[in-house]
Amino acid sequence: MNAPERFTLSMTRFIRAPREKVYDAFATEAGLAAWMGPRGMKVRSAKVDPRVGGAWRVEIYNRDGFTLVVGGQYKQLQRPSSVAYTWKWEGEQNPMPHLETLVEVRFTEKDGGTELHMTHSGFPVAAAREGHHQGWISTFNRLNDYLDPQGSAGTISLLGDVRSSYTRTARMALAEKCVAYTMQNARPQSPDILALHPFGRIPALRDGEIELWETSAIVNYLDECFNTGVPLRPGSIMERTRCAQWISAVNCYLYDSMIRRYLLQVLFPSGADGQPDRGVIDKALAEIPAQLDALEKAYSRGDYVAGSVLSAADLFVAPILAGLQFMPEGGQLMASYPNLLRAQAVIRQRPSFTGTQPQ
Ligand SMILES: N[C@@H](CCC(=O)N[C@@H](CS)C(=O)NCC(=O)O)C(=O)O
Repeated sequence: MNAPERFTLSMTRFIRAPREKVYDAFATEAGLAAWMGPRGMKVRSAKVDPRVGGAWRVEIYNRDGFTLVVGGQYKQLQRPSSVAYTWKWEGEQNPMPHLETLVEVRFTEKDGGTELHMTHSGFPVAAAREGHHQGWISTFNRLNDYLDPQGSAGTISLLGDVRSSYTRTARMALAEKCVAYTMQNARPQSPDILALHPFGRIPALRDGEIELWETSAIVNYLDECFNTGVPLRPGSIMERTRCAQWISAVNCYLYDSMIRRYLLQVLFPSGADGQPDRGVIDKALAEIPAQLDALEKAYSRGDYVAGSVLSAADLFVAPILAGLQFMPEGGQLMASYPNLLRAQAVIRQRPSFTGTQPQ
């Protein structure tokens, strides 16, 4: 009888750190505790016995209490050039029951850093290999955050224009979550953006090999992946629902009237002779009072649009209201909404707002 087919995953990753440090991240308890598990998971315990035949075991968990345990035996340890170990999931939530796979990692000096080449072999089905591939991509992002002198700014880049309101929402989320990142200037429809975003809009986010577009997806990703800073998803069902409602309102109505058809029509006119198209502006201005009425009603309950605490929705609303207030007629419209002005004064105190003010 033929042996059953097995599937192998191969990955290569460049890390800006010396080989010894990268090797130690795989073969010491402090090292494994710093990065094992995809983004959004933390290590509860890491045990290693770094000799051939010695055991390793790591327990990881996420903020909902979901726990995974993985361990195995070292097969080879050659500091700083290679390490190999078996990999077996334990426990009730085991993604691959009774199956032992093999991880082999080589570390090569390259361009002042280390090229890591990993093979993870022995998967019984391609879907198991693919599931582990997604896990390793995110886990290697955390390894990179840990070892790269720039931290997560060596892994995470935000592509956009600091003057754009949606880019500002994403930057405010990065600031609220205390996530270091690299800002890469990119205009809508530019080749850099089109390489990431199928419709050429800004912003887009790169986290290692992970590419994301749509601001609400980016904000959600940051909130799920990082336990640092402020939670952007409210705890109560009602506040979570209001948060989703206001993000949708910004995407479907408020951005369109306040920014696209008003502010941008004034700043980048599309009318005859390069003049603003007054018909477009007047129609947008006529829609804005009903939108401000709805916000005023929401802020009559407190300083945050979805409820009693800051949520992702506030990061969508604040940049467009700042844009509206910057315009003479927009500022005049806003002046008759006292609750809205009070709430804006509160969010405008936050470092995430002051630190992302376009020049
Ligand atoms: N639904 C998108 C909208 C993004 C968006 O429209 N961004 C504006 C800049 S604030 C843009 O790229 N505009 C250029 C265009 O419309 O081509 C998101 O949530 O990210």
